[in-house]
Amino acid sequence: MKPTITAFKASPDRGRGLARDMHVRWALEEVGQPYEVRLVSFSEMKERAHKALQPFGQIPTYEEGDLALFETGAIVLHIAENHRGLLPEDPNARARAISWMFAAQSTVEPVVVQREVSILMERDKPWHEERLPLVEDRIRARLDDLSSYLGDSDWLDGQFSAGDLLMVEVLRRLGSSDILEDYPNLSNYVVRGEARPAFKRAFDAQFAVFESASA
Ligand code: GTB
Repeated sequence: MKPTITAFKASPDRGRGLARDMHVRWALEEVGQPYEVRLVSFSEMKERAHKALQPFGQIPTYEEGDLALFETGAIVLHIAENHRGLLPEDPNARARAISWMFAAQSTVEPVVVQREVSILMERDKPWHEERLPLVEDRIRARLDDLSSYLGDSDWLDGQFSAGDLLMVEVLRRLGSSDILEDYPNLSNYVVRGEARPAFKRAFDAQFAVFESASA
Protein backbone atom coordinates (compact mmCIF):
# COMPACT_ATOMS: atom_id res chain seq x y z
CA MET A 1 0.00 0.00 0.00
CA LYS A 2 1.33 3.42 -0.98
CA PRO A 3 1.78 5.67 2.06
CA THR A 4 0.67 9.28 1.97
CA ILE A 5 2.76 11.99 3.56
CA THR A 6 2.02 15.65 4.11
CA ALA A 7 4.17 18.58 3.06
CA PHE A 8 3.85 22.36 2.91
CA LYS A 9 1.71 23.67 0.03
CA ALA A 10 4.03 26.69 0.05
CA SER A 11 7.21 25.92 1.94
CA PRO A 12 8.91 28.90 3.56
CA ASP A 13 12.24 27.35 2.51
CA ARG A 14 11.42 28.26 -1.11
CA GLY A 15 12.42 24.90 -2.57
CA ARG A 16 15.65 24.44 -0.60
CA GLY A 17 14.36 21.17 0.80
CA LEU A 18 14.88 22.11 4.44
CA ALA A 19 11.42 21.29 5.76
CA ARG A 20 11.02 17.92 7.37
CA ASP A 21 8.95 16.29 4.64
CA MET A 22 12.35 16.08 2.91
CA HIS A 23 13.61 13.59 5.53
CA VAL A 24 10.60 11.35 4.94
CA ARG A 25 10.76 11.65 1.15
CA TRP A 26 14.47 10.77 1.25
CA ALA A 27 13.87 7.74 3.49
CA LEU A 28 11.10 6.49 1.18
CA GLU A 29 13.32 6.98 -1.86
CA GLU A 30 16.21 5.12 -0.20
CA VAL A 31 14.05 2.04 0.31
CA GLY A 32 12.29 2.32 -3.05
CA GLN A 33 8.82 2.84 -1.62
CA PRO A 34 6.54 4.97 -3.85
CA TYR A 35 4.39 7.46 -1.96
CA GLU A 36 1.70 10.09 -2.35
CA VAL A 37 1.93 13.62 -1.02
CA ARG A 38 -0.94 15.70 0.33
CA LEU A 39 -0.01 19.36 0.35
CA VAL A 40 -1.37 21.46 3.19
CA SER A 41 -1.50 25.19 3.74
CA PHE A 42 -0.59 26.79 7.07
CA SER A 43 -4.25 27.25 7.91
CA GLU A 44 -5.15 23.66 6.93
CA MET A 45 -2.39 22.39 9.24
CA LYS A 46 -4.15 24.02 12.18
CA GLU A 47 -7.56 22.52 11.39
CA ARG A 48 -9.06 19.67 13.35
CA ALA A 49 -8.63 17.12 10.54
CA HIS A 50 -4.90 17.67 10.33
CA LYS A 51 -4.48 17.92 14.09
CA ALA A 52 -6.07 14.48 14.39
CA LEU A 53 -2.97 13.27 12.52
CA GLN A 54 -0.43 15.73 13.93
CA PRO A 55 -1.52 17.08 17.32
CA PHE A 56 0.74 20.13 17.01
CA GLY A 57 -0.56 21.15 13.60
CA GLN A 58 2.70 20.53 11.73
CA ILE A 59 4.08 18.58 8.81
CA PRO A 60 5.12 15.88 8.08
CA THR A 61 2.60 13.14 8.73
CA TYR A 62 2.53 9.61 7.38
CA GLU A 63 -0.55 7.51 6.63
CA GLU A 64 -0.47 3.90 5.56
CA GLY A 65 -3.68 1.86 5.74
CA ASP A 66 -5.02 2.33 9.25
CA LEU A 67 -1.70 3.61 10.61
CA ALA A 68 -1.18 7.36 11.03
CA LEU A 69 2.15 8.64 12.33
CA PHE A 70 3.68 11.99 13.16
CA GLU A 71 7.19 13.06 14.29
CA THR A 72 9.83 12.81 11.59
CA GLY A 73 12.12 10.56 13.61
CA ALA A 74 9.31 8.08 14.32
CA ILE A 75 8.25 8.10 10.66
CA VAL A 76 11.78 7.51 9.39
CA LEU A 77 12.27 4.75 11.98
CA HIS A 78 9.02 3.10 10.88
CA ILE A 79 10.12 3.19 7.25
CA ALA A 80 13.58 1.89 8.16
CA GLU A 81 12.19 -0.95 10.25
CA ASN A 82 9.79 -2.09 7.57
CA HIS A 83 12.10 -2.04 4.56
CA ARG A 84 15.69 -3.00 3.84
CA GLY A 85 18.30 -0.34 3.29
CA LEU A 86 18.23 2.11 6.17
CA LEU A 87 19.20 -0.06 9.14
CA PRO A 88 21.83 -2.79 9.34
CA GLU A 89 20.72 -6.42 9.83
CA ASP A 90 23.12 -7.00 12.73
CA PRO A 91 21.15 -6.21 15.94
CA ASN A 92 23.96 -4.27 17.62
CA ALA A 93 24.77 -2.24 14.52
CA ARG A 94 21.03 -1.61 14.14
CA ALA A 95 20.76 -0.33 17.71
CA ARG A 96 23.76 1.94 17.14
CA ALA A 97 22.22 3.36 13.96
CA ILE A 98 19.06 4.13 15.94
CA SER A 99 21.24 5.89 18.55
CA TRP A 100 22.51 8.13 15.77
CA MET A 101 18.94 8.91 14.74
CA PHE A 102 18.25 10.10 18.28
CA ALA A 103 21.57 11.95 18.40
CA ALA A 104 20.66 13.87 15.27
CA GLN A 105 17.21 14.80 16.53
CA SER A 106 17.81 15.38 20.20
CA THR A 107 21.49 16.28 20.62
CA VAL A 108 22.47 18.18 17.46
CA GLU A 109 19.22 19.57 16.06
CA PRO A 110 18.13 21.59 19.12
CA VAL A 111 21.21 23.84 18.98
CA VAL A 112 20.82 24.29 15.23
CA VAL A 113 17.18 25.24 15.68
CA GLN A 114 18.10 27.69 18.47
CA ARG A 115 20.23 29.58 15.94
CA GLU A 116 17.35 29.75 13.45
CA VAL A 117 14.98 30.98 16.15
CA SER A 118 17.52 33.56 17.20
CA ILE A 119 17.95 34.87 13.65
CA LEU A 120 14.34 34.66 12.51
CA MET A 121 12.48 35.65 15.65
CA GLU A 122 14.82 37.47 18.01
CA ARG A 123 16.72 39.80 15.69
CA ASP A 124 14.94 42.87 17.07
CA LYS A 125 15.71 42.05 20.71
CA PRO A 126 18.31 44.22 22.45
CA TRP A 127 20.22 41.09 23.52
CA HIS A 128 20.24 39.44 20.09
CA GLU A 129 23.81 40.45 19.10
CA GLU A 130 25.08 39.17 22.43
CA ARG A 131 23.16 35.91 22.34
CA LEU A 132 23.86 34.75 18.78
CA PRO A 133 27.60 34.02 19.32
CA LEU A 134 26.70 32.01 22.42
CA VAL A 135 24.22 29.94 20.44
CA GLU A 136 26.81 29.44 17.68
CA ASP A 137 29.38 28.32 20.27
CA ARG A 138 26.95 25.62 21.38
CA ILE A 139 26.63 24.45 17.78
CA ARG A 140 30.43 24.38 17.43
CA ALA A 141 30.73 22.32 20.61
CA ARG A 142 28.44 19.68 19.07
CA LEU A 143 30.18 19.82 15.71
CA ASP A 144 33.64 19.50 17.31
CA ASP A 145 32.57 16.19 18.81
CA LEU A 146 30.67 14.99 15.75
CA SER A 147 33.61 15.84 13.51
CA SER A 148 36.05 14.00 15.79
CA TYR A 149 33.81 10.95 15.83
CA LEU A 150 33.28 10.87 12.08
CA GLY A 151 36.99 11.38 11.36
CA ASP A 152 37.67 10.30 7.79
CA SER A 153 34.85 7.75 7.63
CA ASP A 154 32.16 8.10 5.02
CA TRP A 155 29.29 7.45 7.44
CA LEU A 156 28.82 7.46 11.19
CA ASP A 157 28.83 3.70 11.75
CA GLY A 158 29.87 1.65 8.75
CA GLN A 159 27.23 1.61 6.03
CA PHE A 160 24.87 4.54 5.35
CA SER A 161 21.89 4.37 7.69
CA ALA A 162 18.82 6.27 8.84
CA GLY A 163 21.18 7.82 11.43
CA ASP A 164 23.21 9.41 8.64
CA LEU A 165 20.05 10.49 6.84
CA LEU A 166 18.80 12.42 9.86
CA MET A 167 22.25 13.79 10.71
CA VAL A 168 22.88 15.04 7.17
CA GLU A 169 19.45 16.70 7.23
CA VAL A 170 20.31 18.54 10.46
CA LEU A 171 23.65 19.73 9.12
CA ARG A 172 22.01 20.94 5.90
CA ARG A 173 20.15 23.48 8.04
CA LEU A 174 23.49 25.17 8.73
CA GLY A 175 23.85 25.95 5.03
CA SER A 176 22.93 29.58 5.61
CA SER A 177 25.88 30.02 7.99
CA ASP A 178 29.63 29.62 7.52
CA ILE A 179 29.95 27.33 10.54
CA LEU A 180 30.15 24.09 8.59
CA GLU A 181 33.07 25.44 6.53
CA ASP A 182 35.28 25.01 9.59
CA TYR A 183 34.59 21.27 9.53
CA PRO A 184 35.70 19.92 6.14
CA ASN A 185 34.88 16.31 7.02
CA LEU A 186 31.32 17.30 8.00
CA SER A 187 30.91 19.44 4.88
CA ASN A 188 32.02 16.47 2.78
CA TYR A 189 29.67 14.22 4.72
CA VAL A 190 26.76 16.47 3.74
CA VAL A 191 27.96 16.50 0.12
CA ARG A 192 28.09 12.68 0.18
CA GLY A 193 24.55 12.52 1.51
CA GLU A 194 23.24 14.98 -1.03
CA ALA A 195 24.95 13.04 -3.83
CA ARG A 196 22.91 9.92 -3.13
CA PRO A 197 20.44 9.25 -5.95
CA ALA A 198 17.61 8.85 -3.42
CA PHE A 199 18.36 12.27 -1.94
CA LYS A 200 18.29 13.82 -5.40
CA ARG A 201 14.94 12.23 -6.25
CA ALA A 202 13.48 13.48 -2.96
CA PHE A 203 14.93 16.94 -3.45
CA ASP A 204 13.59 17.19 -7.00
CA ALA A 205 10.12 16.11 -5.86
CA GLN A 206 9.88 18.79 -3.19
CA PHE A 207 11.39 21.37 -5.55
CA ALA A 208 8.69 20.57 -8.12
CA VAL A 209 6.10 21.59 -5.49
CA PHE A 210 7.83 24.93 -5.02
CA GLU A 211 8.08 25.50 -8.78
CA SER A 212 4.44 24.71 -9.46
CA ALA A 213 3.33 26.92 -6.55
CA SER A 214 5.35 29.85 -7.86
CA ALA A 215 4.45 29.37 -11.55
N1 GTB B 1 9.13 17.48 15.94
C1 GTB B 1 8.38 17.60 14.70
C2 GTB B 1 8.91 16.56 13.70
O1 GTB B 1 10.11 16.22 13.79
O2 GTB B 1 8.14 16.08 12.86
C3 GTB B 1 8.59 19.01 14.17
C4 GTB B 1 7.82 19.22 12.89
C5 GTB B 1 8.05 20.61 12.36
O3 GTB B 1 8.85 21.40 12.91
N2 GTB B 1 7.34 20.94 11.28
C6 GTB B 1 7.44 22.26 10.70
C7 GTB B 1 6.04 22.86 10.66
O4 GTB B 1 5.10 22.21 10.33
C8 GTB B 1 7.96 22.18 9.28
S1 GTB B 1 9.59 21.48 9.21
N3 GTB B 1 5.95 24.15 10.97
C9 GTB B 1 4.71 24.86 10.93
C10 GTB B 1 4.18 25.17 12.28
O5 GTB B 1 4.75 24.74 13.30
O6 GTB B 1 3.16 25.88 12.32
C11 GTB B 1 10.59 22.79 10.02
C12 GTB B 1 11.09 23.79 9.01
C13 GTB B 1 10.27 24.78 8.55
C14 GTB B 1 10.78 25.74 7.65
C15 GTB B 1 12.10 25.66 7.25
N4 GTB B 1 12.61 26.64 6.34
O7 GTB B 1 11.88 27.53 5.88
O8 GTB B 1 13.83 26.61 6.03
C16 GTB B 1 12.91 24.64 7.71
C17 GTB B 1 12.39 23.70 8.60
